[in-house]
Amino acid sequence: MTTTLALAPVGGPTLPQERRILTEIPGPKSRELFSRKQHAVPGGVNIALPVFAAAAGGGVVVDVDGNSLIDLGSGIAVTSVGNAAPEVVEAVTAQVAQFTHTCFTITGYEGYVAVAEKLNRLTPGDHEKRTALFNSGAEAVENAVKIARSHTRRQAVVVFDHAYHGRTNLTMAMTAKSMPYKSGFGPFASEIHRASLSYPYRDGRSGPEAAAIAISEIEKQVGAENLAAIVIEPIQGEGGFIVPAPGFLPALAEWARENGVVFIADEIQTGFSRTGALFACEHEGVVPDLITTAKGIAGGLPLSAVTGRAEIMDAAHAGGLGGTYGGNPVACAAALASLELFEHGGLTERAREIGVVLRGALNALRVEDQRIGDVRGRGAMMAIELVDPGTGEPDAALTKSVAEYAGAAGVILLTCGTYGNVIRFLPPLTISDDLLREGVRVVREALAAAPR
Ligand code: PLZ
Repeated sequence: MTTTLALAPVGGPTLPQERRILTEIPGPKSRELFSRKQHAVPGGVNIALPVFAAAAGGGVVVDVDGNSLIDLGSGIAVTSVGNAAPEVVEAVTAQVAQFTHTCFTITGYEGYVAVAEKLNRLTPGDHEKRTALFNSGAEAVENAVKIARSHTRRQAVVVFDHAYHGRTNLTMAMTAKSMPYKSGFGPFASEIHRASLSYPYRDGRSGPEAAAIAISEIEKQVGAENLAAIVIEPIQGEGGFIVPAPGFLPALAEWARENGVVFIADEIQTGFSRTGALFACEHEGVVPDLITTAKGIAGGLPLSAVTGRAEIMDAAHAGGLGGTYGGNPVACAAALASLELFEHGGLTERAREIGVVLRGALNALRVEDQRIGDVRGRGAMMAIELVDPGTGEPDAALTKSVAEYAGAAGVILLTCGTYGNVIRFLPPLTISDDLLREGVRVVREALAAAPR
């Protein structure tokens, strides 16, 4: 039997912007769909909060039981322009009626070139650039590594503690955390080396101090002459929303330049206004050689990109980069509409305002609850790290219980972190201040309800 709502609401910003609980969450229709899912989809594909969506927009997700949940996750930083944003819907609808696919490497189309031109212009640095389009974040990271190896004729790649770069074979090797991302899935790709990250809350080091440690590790254990690329998230996403101490990123970028190493910023989670700048590298004036983007780029349609210095990007031979769907015309139409909103729709400013609201509310919470060890992040990418107040030990159990309480109370709340003890606030940039504050109030209730 198929579960459909008699009158399914239409998504987008016209949905009532409210938390509305009509049934237990998950409700009966979600539970029925979840039980079908359990028989049809492997357990490896897990659903964090087993609620099924009917519509979404602004700052809410409406489920099949009619509950309206506050969206503090935006599908892991994807629907930054809002879910079913009218501009995206219109662009996609127009493109879908013209043609849905040709394969860009068989028959070209303007949308692909226009997205490349826009990314070349909008990404940090005014040097000559090129952009290649792909489908997923992991695929963009894989291709950035291919391009850097092709350019340098070197093989080694340095990544960092707590890094997340994807779930394909190469990117699993680059991702730090074993469970759930890597455990049992090896062997992994070779020539991936891990260096120490700056993690101010836990290491207390300045940026230059932390960079000196990482650089020494790289020089001693890998050797600059073997190193094709350094790949780093300017703010780590899955690893715990870790903002490196000021000076860490610039020192690494500088060392890379001096040593002919390609500096790759993975801005898949931090990109497109999320942190209150178009790209997170800008907060520290870092200009990466290559930048990988995905997630927020196309309002929810699958698209990713590698953008960077023309001389590096052009190193790969003709036919060396590609794929059937990379830069699909419908996804490109969605990206052009989304990029317009990031550039001219006030979303970067809105991300900064969201950061002010969240930081204020979370700092206030921290004053009353010592289990919040740290409040950190930038813009609409904020987090709290939950710890044992006595020892500073990560408290993953508390984190899990807060997220579960929030879900049952109608707030979609994601966790992250190597130690599973970070709650992240990653709303669509179209969310209202009222919903944000209500979301934090629910987190406060959840903390109060958790056993101390
Ligand atoms: N690089 C920095 O954040 C995706 C994945 C969550 P894909 N992060 C969310 C999960 O459980 O799979 C991500 C990222 C950074 C690369 C990726 C990978 O992007 O589009 O998921 O392949």
